[in-house]
Amino acid sequence: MNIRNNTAAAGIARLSLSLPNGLAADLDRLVADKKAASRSALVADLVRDAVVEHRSRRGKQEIAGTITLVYDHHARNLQAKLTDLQHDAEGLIVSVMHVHLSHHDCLETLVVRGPADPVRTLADKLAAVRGVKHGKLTITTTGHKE
Ligand code: NI
Repeated sequence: MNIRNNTAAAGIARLSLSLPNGLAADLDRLVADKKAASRSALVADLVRDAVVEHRSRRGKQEIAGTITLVYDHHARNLQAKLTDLQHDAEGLIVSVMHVHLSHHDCLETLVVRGPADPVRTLADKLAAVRGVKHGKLTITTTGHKE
């Protein structure tokens, strides 16, 4: 209890989190590869990056980028849901590339351009579809001065 109080006084919150086994092993490898001081230090860096990314380029500001999805195309109704979401996102998707990664898995890259909020919403919705193993929006510059 004293330790908890001391860390709170030092401005540090202690969290306990649960990860799937594979992801926990990946975290440890990342700590080693990046020569991070500890798991906590690495997770703090990742969270800071995510917060900066989350706060930047929001609202109506025009952004361009890619949404990358990896999914098992055998998952029930998955492709139909992804296609519906893409049709609903009229005007935001410039092009789509689909690669059959393996017998099960597909990789899809969508080039997107438009106001930040709807582009982010589209990326979040696609990534949240059940069966999507990985979904990521990568924002790049539109080439215009900001
Ligand atoms: Ni495929």
